[in-house]
Amino acid sequence: MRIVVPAGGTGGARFVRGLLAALAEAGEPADVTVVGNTGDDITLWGLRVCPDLDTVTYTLAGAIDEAKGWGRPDETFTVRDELAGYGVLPTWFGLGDRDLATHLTRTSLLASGATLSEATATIAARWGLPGLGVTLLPMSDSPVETHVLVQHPDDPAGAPPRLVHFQEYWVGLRAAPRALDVVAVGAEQARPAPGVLEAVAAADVVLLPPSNPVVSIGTVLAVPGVRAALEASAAPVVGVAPLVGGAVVRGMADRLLPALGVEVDAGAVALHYGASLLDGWLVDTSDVHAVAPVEQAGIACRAVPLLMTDVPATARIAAEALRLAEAVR
Ligand code: GDP
Ligand code: FO1
Ligand code: CA
Repeated sequence: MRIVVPAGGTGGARFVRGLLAALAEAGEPADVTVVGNTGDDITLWGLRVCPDLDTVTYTLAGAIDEAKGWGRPDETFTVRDELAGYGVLPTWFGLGDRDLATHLTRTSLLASGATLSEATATIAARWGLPGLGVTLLPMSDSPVETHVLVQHPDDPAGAPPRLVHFQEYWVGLRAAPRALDVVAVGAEQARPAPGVLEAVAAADVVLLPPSNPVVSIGTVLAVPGVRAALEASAAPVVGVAPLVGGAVVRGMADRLLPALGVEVDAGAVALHYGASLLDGWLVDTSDVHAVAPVEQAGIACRAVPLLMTDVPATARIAAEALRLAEAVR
């Protein structure tokens, strides 16, 4: 079964790890193409950093810092501290010493003419993703960077709102200022990376993991042609709500949904994706109120436990998503 998963970082990566466990349990070979969000990408100190691609890679390889959900375990920050000694900005973003090797590898590959797809494949191969049955593709080889419109706290009173890079908003400002708009800069000119549209066209199932609907899946869908390909695909598209009990499980998606006028609610996220995209939707048992409105919109909906507390619990969520996909096929 060929499965395509458009994904962000932590939520997407953990879901795919559970999906691989569910497939192994069912005795099914894994053939999973992850289309990773690159809207969080940033160039810092000359290095190209791709947080969501790296989070997927490290998580599937068992090389992620589980508590933080990003970066390597047992990390040291000697280089960051030395940079701070030079007063090199920004000080709010930390690249760990082990993690730095990934950014140096990617940056040198890109500098020697490789595409982001090629660099991603090289990094994924080192971490054994092909052996797990996973192909990791960036959503696009062209740079697309998410920016957030905020009233910046450093600006004088009365200054107009301005766009800041997603990482400055998320990490630097801890998503404290109200997000007035979210813009995927470069998306209009971007093309899907090689293999993305082909994987969607050949898919038996598309699963939307519980990734951030605005800055993870929303950004993948903003690459021209991707949403249309998913809508046109004969494969059922089934999503997993990233909200449980009307709140985020981790992260700050609740700060971004209002910028798009979307209520912080599992059912509202399904309606935001829409019935043209979704065939099925899973909500948590605490959000059973959302089932009726989602079904009324023409999207099959089930309420099952959606907390990815460990790999077996996540495998059960993935198995439910595959079951719903079969039911709506
Ligand atoms: P990021 O790129 O690291 O922010 O990760 P993603 O965009 O892939 O996923 C972030 C989303 O995952 C957040 O909106 C969380 O609410 C959601 N999430 C995290 N853990 C869980 C969980 O256990 N269950 C569900 N349903 N959603 C989760
Ligand atoms: N998140 C933070 O909150 N602080 C950091 O210093 C930080 C560094 C970092 C370095 C590499 C990487 O792959 C991810 C990193 N993240 C950090 C997470 C990153 O900001 C993610 O994009 C967000 O968590 C949302 O996906
Ligand atoms: Ca992300």
